[in-house]
Amino acid sequence: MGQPESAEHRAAGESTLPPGQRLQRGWPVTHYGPVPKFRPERWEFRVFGATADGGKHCWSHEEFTALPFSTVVADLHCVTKFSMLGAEWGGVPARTVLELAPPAPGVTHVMVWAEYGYSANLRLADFASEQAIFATHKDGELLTAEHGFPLRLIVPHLYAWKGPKWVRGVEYMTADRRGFWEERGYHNIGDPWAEQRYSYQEEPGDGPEL
Ligand SMILES: Nc1nc2c(c(=O)[nH]1)N[C@H]1C(S)=C(S)[C@@H](COP(=O)(O)O)O[C@H]1N2
Ligand SMILES: [Mo]
Repeated sequence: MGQPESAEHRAAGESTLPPGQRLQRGWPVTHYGPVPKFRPERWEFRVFGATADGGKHCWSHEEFTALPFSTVVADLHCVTKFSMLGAEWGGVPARTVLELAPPAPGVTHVMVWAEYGYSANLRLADFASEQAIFATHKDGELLTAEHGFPLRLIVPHLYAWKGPKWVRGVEYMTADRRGFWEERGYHNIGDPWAEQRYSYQEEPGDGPEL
């Protein structure tokens, strides 16, 4: 599947398409269910579950958007086979959240939660990757409501369903559990370079039993 080559390209910061993907012009909107209405006074970002101090960590919208801002140039690969290359995502790195609200030593996975109960599970190492970012901006502009305003997660090295739009929090977990699409036939890990699209492709150890 040409993985060594694509790894090299990625190391050089160049965009290539993962196997089976095609380039998309523009930026389509893809999600399940309605677009939630943003109510700043009711919005909070919550880190809970197996935190190091056993407590919850909450940020209001004002507090969260005041956290140190950085940018990441990265691609977006939808499992339905379109890819968008080279977007600049601006926001708060997932690593910053891990630093400010550290997980307990036994944490192996996280569940990222969004409005209406959408969720995606990630291995802690995937969530902690340098490129994973809670984005408020794309290419210097605030996200639109359809694309996840006020906050969405981008994990560039995994299929885009692993990046919830309208994200509201993170649960630290000491064992893996399937998220919304992972329970509905999509691969538990979702590496586009290995074309891990569907759960029937999972190898033993890739995820909890279905
Ligand atoms: N909350 C939520 N986030 C979601 C989804 C969803 O259904 N609900 N769909 C995912 C999928 S499958 C993709 S491809 C991307 C699409 O992001 P875009 O609409 O900004 O292109 O959002 C992801 N995040
Ligand atoms: Mo997708």
